[in-house]
Amino acid sequence: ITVYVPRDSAAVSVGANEVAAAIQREADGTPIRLVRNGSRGMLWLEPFVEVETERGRVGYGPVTPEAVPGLVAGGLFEGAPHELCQGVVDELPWMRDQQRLCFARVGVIDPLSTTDYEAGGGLAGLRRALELDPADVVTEVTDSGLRGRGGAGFPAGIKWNTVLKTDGPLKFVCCNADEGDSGTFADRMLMEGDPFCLIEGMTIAAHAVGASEGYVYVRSEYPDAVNTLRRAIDIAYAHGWLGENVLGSGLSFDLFVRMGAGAYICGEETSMLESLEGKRGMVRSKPPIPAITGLFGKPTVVNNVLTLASVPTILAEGPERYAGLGVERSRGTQVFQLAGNIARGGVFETAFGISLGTLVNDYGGGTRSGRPVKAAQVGGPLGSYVPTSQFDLPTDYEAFAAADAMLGHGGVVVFDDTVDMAAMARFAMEFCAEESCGKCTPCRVGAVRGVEVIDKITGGQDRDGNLAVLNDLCELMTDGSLCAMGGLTPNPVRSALAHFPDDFMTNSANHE
Ligand code: FMN
Repeated sequence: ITVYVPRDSAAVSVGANEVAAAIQREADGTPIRLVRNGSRGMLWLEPFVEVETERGRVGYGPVTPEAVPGLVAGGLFEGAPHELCQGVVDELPWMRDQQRLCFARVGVIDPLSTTDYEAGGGLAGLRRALELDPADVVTEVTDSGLRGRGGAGFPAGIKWNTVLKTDGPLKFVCCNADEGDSGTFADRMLMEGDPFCLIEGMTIAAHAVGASEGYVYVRSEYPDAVNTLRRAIDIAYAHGWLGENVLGSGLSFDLFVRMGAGAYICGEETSMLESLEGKRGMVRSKPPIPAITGLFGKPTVVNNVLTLASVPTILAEGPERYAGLGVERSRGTQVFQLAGNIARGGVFETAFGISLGTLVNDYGGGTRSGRPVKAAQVGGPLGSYVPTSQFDLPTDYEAFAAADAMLGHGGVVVFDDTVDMAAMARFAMEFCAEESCGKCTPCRVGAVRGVEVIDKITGGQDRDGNLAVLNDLCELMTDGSLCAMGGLTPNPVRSALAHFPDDFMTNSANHE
């Protein structure tokens, strides 16, 4: 009898370790194999316990340690009905309606089992890539239409091609696992739930561009992800997937994990490179671009976790399948993360094009508070607030851009009608003031002035004049900032102003 209890840190934070211990205790002689898997991403059901049955895996959740004796007595190990029983996991609408390519194995397998990994299709992409010329690997990634999942949506193949074409004895592949955006957790879940997938993607990238060293830059708030990754890397070396002669191909690729120290700006790629070099996380001017002058001045691929973890499936199955999913120039799948005031929060991977309303209302079940949805902030703290009147927007980079919004890393943070949007606009400026690296004036000073001027507006002081000043300031930050930190901070501010002007009439945002 195989029983699964996630070791994912979201599950652990709500008691999964205690549940696992209780199941071991209650098994009392019944021969069970307890697997600590990743999370399926139905976070409202965590700790989510699964049992292998003839019908498939049957899930129970949310399970408390106190519920375990009753569950076991009631036939948990046979997959018996129970008030916590959710049914056959793959048949649940949340799971059934997804197209999991990047997350295919997350929550399914034991994250550190090489047997599980290969049985689930792992390594097929790397094996195939190693048989191809580097340039052909780059072509396949280009043809798949894969775009960077870290926020900007830049085509991965074009970036890789620049690194491939830049000569040099030493090149790097760096994975951005800083995952600083509010409401995002997919990078973490992938690293904890299927770390070999990221290792495989980075190794394919190394072969494609001619890199011999890789770094994963993980935020310090993710100690479990760091541990899992480090263990996975050791195992990968022991199996010849990393090191001197990767899978006998002659490719030499070494992989290291580095921890950040808690600065949002270190997710910006050039700051991340500075931080990786042991310096303070300050933005570099571009050009030169990291693809040409990156880590320690060498040609460097910088990609997000989900970008790199999407590569193995593209190489395994060919670019056509991936390119066949999605809409317009947004191809393949996006790993959406539903968070904030939402009834059912978690990870939902599906082809681009699904509407925001379908995600938030149909799958997410609306707000957790039960009150009407007012807006969702999409794409992290620098993303726009999208009002419900725009919830039919298809999730497509360009459609979002045309609506003055952005998809970013796929995080969706939901707010109910009690939210004060002027306070949220003020928070955006405050966040920028707090997190700015300070190198450029529009961001460093603009954000401080932004807080002040919003306070004046909500305080009723020369509203029209100060609204004009705020608009000017937003324009200046957008056009004049060195990076997207200051450049995008006006997004939440302007969207709040455009869609919820009435919220700026009150005094309620003027706290502190
Ligand atoms: N990209 C990430 O992958 N993770 C982050 O946490 C992250 N934080 C960022 C924070 C700021 C302020 C800015 C301006 C950008 C951030 N980015 C982040 C985007 C990166 O600069 C970069 O575009 C990305 O790592 C490139 O990889 P991709 O093409 O695979 O998305």
